[in-house]
Amino acid sequence: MRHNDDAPFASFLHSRPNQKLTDIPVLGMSSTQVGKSFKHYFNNTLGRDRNCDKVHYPYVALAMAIRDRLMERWKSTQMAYDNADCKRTSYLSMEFLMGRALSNSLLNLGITDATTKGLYDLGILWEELAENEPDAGLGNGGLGRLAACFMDSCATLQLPVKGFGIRYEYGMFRQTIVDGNQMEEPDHWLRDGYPWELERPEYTQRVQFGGHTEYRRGSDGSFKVFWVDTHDVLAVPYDTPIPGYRNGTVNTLRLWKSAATDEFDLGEFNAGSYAESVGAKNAAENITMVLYPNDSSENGKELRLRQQYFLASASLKDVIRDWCDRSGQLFDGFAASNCFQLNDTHPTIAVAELMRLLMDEYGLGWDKAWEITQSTMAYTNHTLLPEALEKWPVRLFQQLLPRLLEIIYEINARFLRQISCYWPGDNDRLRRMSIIEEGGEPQIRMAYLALVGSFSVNGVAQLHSNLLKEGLFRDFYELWPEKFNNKTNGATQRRWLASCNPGLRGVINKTIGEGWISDLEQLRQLAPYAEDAKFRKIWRKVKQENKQKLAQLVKQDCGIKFDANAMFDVQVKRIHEYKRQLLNILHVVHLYARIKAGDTAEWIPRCVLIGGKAAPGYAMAKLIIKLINNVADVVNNDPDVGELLKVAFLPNYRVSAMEVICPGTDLSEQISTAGKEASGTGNMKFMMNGALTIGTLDGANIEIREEVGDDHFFLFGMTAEEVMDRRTYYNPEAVIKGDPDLRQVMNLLEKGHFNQFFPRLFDSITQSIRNPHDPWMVAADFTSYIAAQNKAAKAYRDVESWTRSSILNTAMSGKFSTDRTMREYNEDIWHLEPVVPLPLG
Ligand code: 26W
Repeated sequence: MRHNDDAPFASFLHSRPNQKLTDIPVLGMSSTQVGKSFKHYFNNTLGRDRNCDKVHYPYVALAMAIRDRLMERWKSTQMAYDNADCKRTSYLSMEFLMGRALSNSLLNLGITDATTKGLYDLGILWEELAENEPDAGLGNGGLGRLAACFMDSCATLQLPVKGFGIRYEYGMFRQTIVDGNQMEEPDHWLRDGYPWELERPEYTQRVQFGGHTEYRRGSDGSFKVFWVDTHDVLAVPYDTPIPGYRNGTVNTLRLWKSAATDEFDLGEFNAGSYAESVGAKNAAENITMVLYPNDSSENGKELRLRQQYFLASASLKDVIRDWCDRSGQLFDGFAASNCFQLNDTHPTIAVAELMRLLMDEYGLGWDKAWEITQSTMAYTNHTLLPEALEKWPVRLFQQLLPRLLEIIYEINARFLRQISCYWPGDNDRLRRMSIIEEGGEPQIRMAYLALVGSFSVNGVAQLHSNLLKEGLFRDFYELWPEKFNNKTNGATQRRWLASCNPGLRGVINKTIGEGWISDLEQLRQLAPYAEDAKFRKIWRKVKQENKQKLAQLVKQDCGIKFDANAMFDVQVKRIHEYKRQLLNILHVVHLYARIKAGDTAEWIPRCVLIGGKAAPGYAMAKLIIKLINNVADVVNNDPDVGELLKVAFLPNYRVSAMEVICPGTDLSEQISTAGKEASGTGNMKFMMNGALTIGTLDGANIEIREEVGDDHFFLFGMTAEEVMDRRTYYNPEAVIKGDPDLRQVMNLLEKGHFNQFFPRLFDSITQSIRNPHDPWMVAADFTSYIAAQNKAAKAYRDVESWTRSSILNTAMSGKFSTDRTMREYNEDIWHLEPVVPLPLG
């Protein structure tokens, strides 16, 4: 019995507006208090005792203890946002590659040391618990990890930004290597539960699919559109806290899980088809079952479109619900108070969905709705590969989202009218710019819908943004130059230096203080220390220890012994032809040939590490993995080679692996064909951790080189312009003839030296190198790549000078913090005010 039936439940917490947080207890942050919470969860909540031999339970107990401390800050942040009635940004992304949460939470809460001690006093090493946490691998690669770094930086800058994504039951597949081939296994990351999330069924949304539209007069006499006979699916939100760095702010990542509606059983159940009707639940629950593991092409899969609409619709409805709760059903101030950042074209259906919601559900007219849409949507492009630009068959839309198709047609009709006013009679331009691509199977060009529907369009590095304006989106740039802008990517130094490299963190803190952890430009103060021999020695010692840790990982996962005195030469990223892992392996074969020929004077021993996942349907990428493994096998087992060269392919590359890899790397391979890699972000993580880059003038490499200076960067290869020019007369046969080293490498490959028992296995690879239409122009850059590698080897021999360059790379990496990136998004696109959370207690 409640003592006051009239009061709303939990009315003691309802004190809007200007609520305070007086009823939330403040939990202690000392080692004893954290230890006490840990014991409470372990003993009382999880019910385990000293006989517990699974590390899972102490890990969960610790996660719960930490989560409690996030929870009070989370509430106070959200209440402060409500009280401030501030403008907010919703970051819509199909991918959030969060990795692990524990050590990041400890760092940002400022209780790493207290927790370490609290557990140590109980006889526990917290790192062992941390190792038990599975990665939240809800992303393919760069785009998804960037979204995760953005979340961290927004919380650190105290910006009211909320992430919206999908809670995939199965994340990025687990990769194993069998006989040198990639095998895929499902990643059931939620199997043992996920202690960091909070289910919020009270904010469940309903998402419509299928059905048809009807035009009827509404109660006010005007015509209204009704989308009826739909098959609805519920979207249930799960929230994960995103702590800022020691500032009391905790933002939210809201991930949607699909569920069947309750009505599913009634009709069929009564008709006796109970099992069939329960079976229908599957269709609804399938939507968020699995992440699509493709990062460059999507082939019109219906389930993928369902996922995209599910994310867009649930998120927009949620934002509008929240808006209406706070402001009533008046949309006048909506655009001034909301921004939607679209992470690539994947959530772009949000443009049409916002129009639908405003018109069909809230009764706004077209013009008003369009004004709101066009002033709230902003679009980020992450790729120049034409095959990665999403298109959806009109036919599929007609079946699945008939009302949205009508709206897209209307957007397009009005847009094309505008074009013919600007360029009367230019029919070719109309055809080029139309959101609908005509042809046998008409398609919707999602990038164009995003361009038309947004007030801001940005690329992710300076070169990429320029190329968008000159190439892919040229027509749109001519029409709306003011929409286009650049936002060079970054990475969060909290995870990618402070947390993953405690050795270096310690040295840096001792030298210049801790300010860099929230202001990366402060690393510049390290630059003078590059000239200090004592400091260089300390720097080297840390690198050496990190290399030993990396060597341990390689030993454990590949069975190959890396000697920490060798140069660690690393390329980790998705496997794709444009990223040219093939060029890397050609260099390895060249080194092998030199060793076999006895050409080893002043040799620098190298350990070459390559890791990354291939899309399961990408045959060429999988064959490249096989080639890497076969070359590794020959090289590692040849007694002539010995310690001079080792090659390993690291299986199952993921966020937590990168946390060991980047601190232990000497040479960072960023060798894409110029004009193809939009930005790259791994390149920035390596730089922060003091690796030197060997790279082309592509993506953010250009800006990295600008920051650190040409003397501390190994540049090679054609520029993006040269690549484009050369296409017309590219002649790889002539290149191969003209370079004896390349000839020899091709000869070894073509003779089957690395596939003795499987003749012709790699023919398609060698043929692609010889093909004058090779889009990636591997042969064209070989000669200068080898020259740059030789330069790197020579530089590595001069230990002091290499260390100097290593220090300078870290020192000059300040620009590549996502704190800077987010500040720029905010200044140019979002215009949010930072909000300080309410004081606790
Ligand atoms: C159609 C499926 C699909 C899925 C993902 C197509 C394209 C993608 C992404 C655009 C691929 C991606 O991750 N792009 C990378 O984004 C990073 C963050 O901006 C950049 O640093 C990388 O250069 C870019 O390849």
